[in-house]
Amino acid sequence: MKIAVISDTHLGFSEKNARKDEALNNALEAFSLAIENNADLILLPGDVFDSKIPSLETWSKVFYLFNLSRKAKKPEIKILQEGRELDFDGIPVIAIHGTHEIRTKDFRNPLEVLQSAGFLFYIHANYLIAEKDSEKVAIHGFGGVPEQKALDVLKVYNPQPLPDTKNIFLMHQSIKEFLPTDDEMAVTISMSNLPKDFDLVINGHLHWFAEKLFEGGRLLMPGSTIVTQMKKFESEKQKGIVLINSLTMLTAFLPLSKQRKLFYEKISFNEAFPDEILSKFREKIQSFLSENSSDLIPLIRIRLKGTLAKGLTQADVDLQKVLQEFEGKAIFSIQKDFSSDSFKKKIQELRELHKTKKSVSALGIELLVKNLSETAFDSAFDVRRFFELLAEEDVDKAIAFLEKKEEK
Ligand SMILES: [Mn+2]
Repeated sequence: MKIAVISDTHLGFSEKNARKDEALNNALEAFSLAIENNADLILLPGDVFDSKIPSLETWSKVFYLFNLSRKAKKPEIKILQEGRELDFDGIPVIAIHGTHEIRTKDFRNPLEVLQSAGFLFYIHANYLIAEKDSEKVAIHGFGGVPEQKALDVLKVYNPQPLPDTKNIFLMHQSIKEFLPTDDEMAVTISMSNLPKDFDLVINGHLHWFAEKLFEGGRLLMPGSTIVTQMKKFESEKQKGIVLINSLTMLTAFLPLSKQRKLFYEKISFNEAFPDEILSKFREKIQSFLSENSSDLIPLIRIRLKGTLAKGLTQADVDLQKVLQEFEGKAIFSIQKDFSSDSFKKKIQELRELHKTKKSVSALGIELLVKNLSETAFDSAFDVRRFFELLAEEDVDKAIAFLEKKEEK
């Protein structure tokens, strides 16, 4: 059978600015590519939505999108759960939730809503079997969990491939080898922790395409269909979908025809004056604009760093005039990093906050987890669940939960 993988569509991303239609347009093309290429099954490895509680504007687009697969010609395929055949229209879609869609067990995530509406099958820590022409493929799913708990949860789940069946494992986490960091809690899963003896492990979350062998298996990262955080790796790879031939497990990458380009550059200076910086900055933007081959205006991310001539501060380097010259010609993300050491840490923290664009509640949980870790409470209770109960104003349940009156 032919299996299409479409990852990290981030529907609802930037819905209030110039990029508001990009996530949907890219997802529409991704679904169309899957349908035109006669996919028998579509897999979504998480972050289908950009937010765990999408707006009604996003929902209305999402229903339009999922009608593409639902109204497509139904392939000769069966989807089975514990031996029982499941009902669906069109091309079946199997999804896991990503880190953007995590909700605690009291609340439904948006993929469960799509499942209730009959648009897809949602799995988490279980599997479904796809069957076509006497060929069976088991799709195992492990939805995104907070990174610091990911390895522990994966060990408890301990997924096993089924015999006499092809086995695909869907997951949505960071992997150490792809995101080197000094923060041990930021990434807990390494390649060596990936489940073994599956025909293919598919990971969402990391937004650039990659394929890699590891001891006991093969990893596929389809990458996202849209640039969200402007990472350097994303400027080097195209966005698209992956088609898998389940007989051979060979994969093919199909790029989206319309995609916004991302240009990324770090420019270093040594005891520089503002004029020199501004002229290099302007030159770089001009050269990126001339390289752009897409109909869409590009994303340009430039990091200016190094040292300034004596007596100058970061405030003396005013980039506004140059940026105004190029207004409407690109979407910019510019970092000035000429700060002295004493300011560096604080600025870095603010920048990280800004970059991750986390919701207020996600930041709240992180702060709470961080502060608790420095007290005797540490991990005495499930902070995320408690916070979410409070955020939804389910105070009685939150108190019961703290008093442990509630059954676990
Ligand atoms: Mn993502």
